[in-house]
Amino acid sequence: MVRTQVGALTQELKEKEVLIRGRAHTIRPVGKNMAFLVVRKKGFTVQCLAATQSMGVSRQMVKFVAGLNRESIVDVIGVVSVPGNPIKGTTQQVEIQVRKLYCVNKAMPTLPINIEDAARSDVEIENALQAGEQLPRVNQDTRLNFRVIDIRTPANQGIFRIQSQVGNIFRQFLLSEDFVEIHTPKLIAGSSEGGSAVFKLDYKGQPACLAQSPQLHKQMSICGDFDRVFEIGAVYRAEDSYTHRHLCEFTGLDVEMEIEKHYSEVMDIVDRLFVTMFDSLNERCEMELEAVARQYPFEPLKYKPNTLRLTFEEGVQMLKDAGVEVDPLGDLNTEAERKLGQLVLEKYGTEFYILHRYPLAVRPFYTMPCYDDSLYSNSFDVFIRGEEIISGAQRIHVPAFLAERARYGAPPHGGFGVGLERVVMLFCGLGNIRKTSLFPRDPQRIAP
Ligand code: ATP
Ligand code: AMO
Repeated sequence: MVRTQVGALTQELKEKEVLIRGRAHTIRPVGKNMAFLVVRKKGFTVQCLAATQSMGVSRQMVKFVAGLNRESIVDVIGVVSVPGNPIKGTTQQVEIQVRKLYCVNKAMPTLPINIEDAARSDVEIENALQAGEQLPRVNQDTRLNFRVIDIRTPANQGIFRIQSQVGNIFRQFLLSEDFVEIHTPKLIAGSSEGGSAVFKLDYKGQPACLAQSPQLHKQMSICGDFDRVFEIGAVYRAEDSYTHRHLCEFTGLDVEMEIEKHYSEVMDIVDRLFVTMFDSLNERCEMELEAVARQYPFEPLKYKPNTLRLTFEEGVQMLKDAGVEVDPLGDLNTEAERKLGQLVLEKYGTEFYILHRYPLAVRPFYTMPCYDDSLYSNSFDVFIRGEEIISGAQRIHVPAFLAERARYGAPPHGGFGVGLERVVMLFCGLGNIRKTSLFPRDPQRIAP
């Protein structure tokens, strides 16, 4: 007998006895002598047949299979067969003739979410409606309230496997470029980004807060002679409104590095890192991307081997030419960012680009002004499909600019911060960041 995985069941195993473990995905009794059970594991499914005519299976055993509760964990021992006709609705094109079956852990008879309902796309629901049938739709709050079940759907399995790869590729790329991974404190004495979006707390009698970013500590690491550092860690923002792209806790992918001559060196890293990231995701996550697209259809991201860089002024000009009024020395609002995304796609054929030389007034206090025009700054944002995924900049290192912080001697340096959940949301064209956070924290949700 071979112990194997559902996803590894191929026709080469024909007539072999196997043992698989998975969840009872669906159960369909046919009379008293036969029951079909679909077993699911890691998004793969296989049909198992318990029938009294074969394998010495008793009627009692068929009854036991027919009475299993969905989502229970089962061990199935049986022989692999290849049916004459292709099996509909399962990923594996073989069947298992059940010899023995053990229920390892029994799920409740009725669960708050039915996986088949939760896995349905809007198109399926629409088509059913047109055919006069009503299919249940699982709303987002129910999904998030019962997330442990919701994340079992193929699309969610895909999303979080893709997310894992984003972190993995980020780390691999930066390590290969001589960056050192650091871990900075999340309990800090004051706000790291300025502004009011901080969670305050009492730290043994002293006022403290949860880190809004590793900004100051990653800069201190550069001052401590680590030339290039990165961190993957939790970031806390006390956001006070409910949007599709803001969370109160997200995963920050942060980078800080010495600059030799120009802040474009930081944008070079962004460029190579993300082109490598997108290439690798398309290569490594083909199945996962397909699983996501089946439930949430999206077009693959359009990007170029060399990332487009536009100055803020060029962006403003493009918007003006399209009749959009924007303040040339203010920030772009969400609508203007979206519009610019469309214009860039039309003109340059890419949905991934860098906008740099932002007006100084709209950037954080630690940002370096441009040498040639102090109204602008050596800073940039990076966009996917018209939405921000990265902010970055050269930092002030000259004592005359920022006496307190730089007085121990700081090399010229810069860096950037990426929101992991936003990368996955926008790469997969998903409209809500809650879909790409395993257990999202937003202004109204702190559980489960
Ligand atoms: P970052 O904070 O890193 O800059 P962001 O995407 O949150 O990233 P902001 O600079 O905060 O971007 O905001 C950009 C625009 O998004 C704002 O001008 C505003 O129009 C809109 N916006 C930001 N936060 C909110 C919010 N909480 N609710 C509604 N709109 C918001
Ligand atoms: P910023 O505040 O722009 O920059 O954050 C960097 C990136 O983090 C993501 N992000 C968020 N994701 C989910 N929910 C939120 N509330 C949220 N806020 C931000 C975005 C954003 O681009 N210290 C600088 C970075 C740097 O200059 O190195 C910073 O934190 O994807």
